[in-house]
Amino acid sequence: MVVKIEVDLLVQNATVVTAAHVHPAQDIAVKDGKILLLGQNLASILAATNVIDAQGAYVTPGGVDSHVHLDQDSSIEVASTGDNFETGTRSAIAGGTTTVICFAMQTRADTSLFPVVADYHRRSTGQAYCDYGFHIILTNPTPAIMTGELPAMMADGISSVKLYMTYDPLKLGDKEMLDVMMATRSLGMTTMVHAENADMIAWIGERLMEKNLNSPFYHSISRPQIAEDEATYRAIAISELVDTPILLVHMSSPTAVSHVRQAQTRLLPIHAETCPHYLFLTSAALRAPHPVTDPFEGAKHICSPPLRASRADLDGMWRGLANGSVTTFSSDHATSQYDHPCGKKRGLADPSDVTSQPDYRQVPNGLPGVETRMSTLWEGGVLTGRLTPQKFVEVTSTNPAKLYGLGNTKGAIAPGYDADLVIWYPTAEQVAAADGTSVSMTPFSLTNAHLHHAIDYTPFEGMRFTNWPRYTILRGSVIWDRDGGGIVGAKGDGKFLRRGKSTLSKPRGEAAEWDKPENLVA
Ligand code: DUC
Ligand code: ZN
Ligand code: ZN
Repeated sequence: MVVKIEVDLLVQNATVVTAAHVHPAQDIAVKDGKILLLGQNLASILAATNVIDAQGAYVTPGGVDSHVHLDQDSSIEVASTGDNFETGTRSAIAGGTTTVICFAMQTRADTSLFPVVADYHRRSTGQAYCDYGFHIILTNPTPAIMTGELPAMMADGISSVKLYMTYDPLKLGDKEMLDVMMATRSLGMTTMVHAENADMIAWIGERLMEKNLNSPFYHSISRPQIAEDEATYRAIAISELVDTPILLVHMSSPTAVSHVRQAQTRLLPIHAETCPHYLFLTSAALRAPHPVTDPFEGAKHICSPPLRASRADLDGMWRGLANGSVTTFSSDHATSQYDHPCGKKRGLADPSDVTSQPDYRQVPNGLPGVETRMSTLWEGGVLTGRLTPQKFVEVTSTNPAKLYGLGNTKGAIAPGYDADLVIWYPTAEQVAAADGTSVSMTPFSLTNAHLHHAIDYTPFEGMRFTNWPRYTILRGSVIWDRDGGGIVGAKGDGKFLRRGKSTLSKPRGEAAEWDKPENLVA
């Protein structure tokens, strides 16, 4: 008699996708939340408590969305009207994401990071449907914080910081960025940079206001690509001076990406991130779609950097993803209600009157997207042939996991990794190959009612989908079953992730002229 090994879950007949390979006809065995084994016909040697037939469909690692704002105040003065840890992570799992890395924001008035982090733990503990971690937004990087507190953050598993080059309440000067990067280099913290030239933006804004050009569309005019290009180049130069790896977040400009690519060809440790809205939407969306009934509606699409003007810009971003210049693909889920006086309508003189005087500068920046990130890239990238399934996995899970110090547990389908999986619907070809035992998903056009966030709109309204995550699995448990109850996981399933150093990026280790001992003698 064959004694079978007991496992918790067996996913059968999967087309397993990793960042390197596509393996058809695989079974995946899961025990104690981890992937135990991959192979064919595993039922002959294993007894499983739960079995899921993937019907030949693609199975990809659970998404790792490394740029998500949850329960974060939309500016220094105004409380968020956006998703919190409960609603944001609920939305994440319905879209195939099993890990989010969110932001704990230091305000200028915070002289210590410890209460800031404790506050975000309070906001998130017991609330999340998926696993989560924190980046720290550093806005007041005092010497005491850099020498006394960042090492403690690192030890507590918070291994990344975000720096802003724009927004008056948040931005750092070049000298401060140099100081921070010296500290993050020595600690091995991943350093994210929001690169836009603040003075260019303010200067254009003053001229627009003189002409009363203040409706939502002018937000995009006030933040031209050259503001992103210049700041990106400057951030790379600052990073090179102190040999500190950086990731440029939410890149929207192909010229800025070409700066990243040139740096990469010089073997500098420079990485780039882009987001769904920079691949699919143009700034035409900021013009009111219904000018008579709601001339302010373009505010739904205000984000920074802004949506770019031409399809050629979008094509440039797709090329950056396909050719490897862009390392990670995240949502930058940064939400505000549209129809709320402290949400997007904060940009109206009278939030109850859409015809009152607008001021785009008062509109909270950011778009919802945590639930649509995976499917938009699958649909617009993999199903059109623009990206291989392997590239999809690389940028949506493997690379973000490695870059942010989760590379040993998340972002791959391999023995020993967390059993975080997305099972898609079989494609038409996979249905045909399965000989009538499976069906494809019925295509649909997205409406906001399909989504699980707490926001009153989606920028992807009307987009047509022929596939979507059918099941999302977190550490071996099904938490999203699209045809069998939708959200089947529970608030509190997600746990805080203590992250380590990046395994994707490290300093080059070559001293700059200013740091060479022979140049430092009197
Ligand atoms: N920066 C972000 O990271 N997200 C939303 C808006 C912004 O400026
Ligand atoms: Zn930003
Ligand atoms: Zn963001």
